[in-house]
Amino acid sequence: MKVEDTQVTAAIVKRFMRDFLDLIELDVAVVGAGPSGITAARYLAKAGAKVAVFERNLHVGGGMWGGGILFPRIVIQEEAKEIMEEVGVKLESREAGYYTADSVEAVSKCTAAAIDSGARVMVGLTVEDVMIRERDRVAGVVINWKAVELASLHVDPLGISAKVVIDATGHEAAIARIIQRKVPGAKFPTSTGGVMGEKPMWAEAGEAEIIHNTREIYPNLIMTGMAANTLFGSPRMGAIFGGMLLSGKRAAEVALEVLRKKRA
Ligand code: 48H
Repeated sequence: MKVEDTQVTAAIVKRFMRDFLDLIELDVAVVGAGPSGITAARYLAKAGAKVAVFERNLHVGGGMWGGGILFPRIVIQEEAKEIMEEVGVKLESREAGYYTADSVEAVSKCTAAAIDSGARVMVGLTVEDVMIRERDRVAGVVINWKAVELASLHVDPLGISAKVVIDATGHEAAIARIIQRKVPGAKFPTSTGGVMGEKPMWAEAGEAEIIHNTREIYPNLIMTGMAANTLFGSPRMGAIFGGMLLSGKRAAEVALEVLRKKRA
């Protein structure tokens, strides 16, 4: 087989440019490819939204990949069983209501299903800022290569417009924190008006509160997953992931409602 090195180069550059240009104006930008972000992206794409996930690592899966203390197994409760089954993840149950899954299988299948539904997943890209319009409305994300960040290079970022942004950045709640830091007077619907920070581990409470915490907290910004609990000062929950999946699904519903209102 004849292979020209420069043809490989041209194929990659042309394909990437075409794909990248296609995502600079999005319905929804999801920040973080952990379980909540990937699940939100799948439901959004299934509903016909133009959605891309921006993940700073080269791998997807966030904290789900490593299971509990690197034992690559996760626990899912009854309420989220269907979400795993929809993407073909095999579940085992030894005790009523508690299912276990292989975390690598779960991440792979959730991601493959999101991509098959039409979501785009971009890795190696950090969302370092947001675009704000009319002083109080999130209008997109600002991205740069994680490698640039690691090398501390002074390289300016690029902007991606999005009608809705979903903060699925896990424990950090990175997007909410950017707004808190950079937008004077920004107030979130928490008791302090700011990011409250997660509370110590209490799986039952953390899982119970996460759905209520999954909401639009600033015009066009929706919190999901552990980021939602960090924002509202709810507990962490350890290696149980049902809440993350249910929160991702709920975030997609909230985003679709925001998009619907914009169209009306
Ligand atoms: C691009 C970013 C940025 C950024 C972060 O941590 P995650 O897995 O998040 P969730 O909420 O989907 O799931 C949380 C779960 O994994 C977990 O940690 C649990 C259940 N913990 C309980 C406990 O007690 O500890 O994924 C977030 C992703 C990661 O892949 C980050 O790399 C990525 O977001 N990310 N990507 N730009 N600015 N910040």
